[in-house]
Amino acid sequence: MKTKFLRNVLVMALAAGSFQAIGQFTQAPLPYAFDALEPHIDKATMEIHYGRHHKAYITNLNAALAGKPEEKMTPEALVKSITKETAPAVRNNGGGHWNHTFFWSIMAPGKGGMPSGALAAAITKDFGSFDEFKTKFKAAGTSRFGSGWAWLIVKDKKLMITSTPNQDNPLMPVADVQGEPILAVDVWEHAYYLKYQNKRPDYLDAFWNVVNWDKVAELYTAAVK
Ligand code: MN3
Repeated sequence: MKTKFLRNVLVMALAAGSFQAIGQFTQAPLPYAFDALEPHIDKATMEIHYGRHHKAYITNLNAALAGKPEEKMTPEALVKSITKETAPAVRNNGGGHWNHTFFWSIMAPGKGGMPSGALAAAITKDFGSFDEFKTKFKAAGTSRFGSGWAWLIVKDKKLMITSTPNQDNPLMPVADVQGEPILAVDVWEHAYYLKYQNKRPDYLDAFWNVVNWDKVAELYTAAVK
C-alpha cells in the first residue's frame, strides 16, 4: 500500500517535471538565465545544451551506475577513476556531466575582458602574451577533429593548453595530457551549430566575451597552491 503510494507520488512528480534526473547524480541549476549569454551564445542553444544534452548525460550516467558503488562517488572522483577498462557509458556520460557543470561555471553574463593578477602574470609567462594565449587556445578548439573540448589546465604549477575527444577531460587518467582544468570550451557541434553552423572559429572568438575570468582566477589559485 505504502509502496504504491510512493510510486504514485513519484509518477506525479515526474509528470510535473519536478525531477531533473532520478538517481545519485543531479543537475545543478544553470547559474544564469538561458538568454544571459546573448548574443554570443544564444538562448535556444543554451536551453537545448543544458536542458537536453547535459541532462541526458546525467540520466544515462545514473542508468549505467544504478546499484553500483560508483553511484555514490562525486562527479570529480568518478572522472578521476576512469581507466581504459571503464565502460564507455560511464566514461562518456560521467565526463559529459562533469564537463558541462564545469563549462557553465566558467562563463557568466557581462564578463569577458582580460584576466588580472597572478593568472594574468602566469598567462604572460607561459604563453608570451594574452593574445598569444588566445590564439593557441582557439587553435586547440578548431583543430580538435569532430567532437571534444579545448582546455586550459595547470600542470606542475604551469599553464598548458590541451584538448580531449568526446567527453574526456584532463582529470581522467586516460587523457593524453593530465592536469587541473581552469578553463574549457565545448566544441561539440551541439554547443554552437544553431547560431554559428559550420563556423566553429566564430563561436570560439565569441566565447571570449562570456569567459568569467574571476572564476578562472579562483580555480588557478586553488590549482597552484
Ligand atoms: Mn556539450
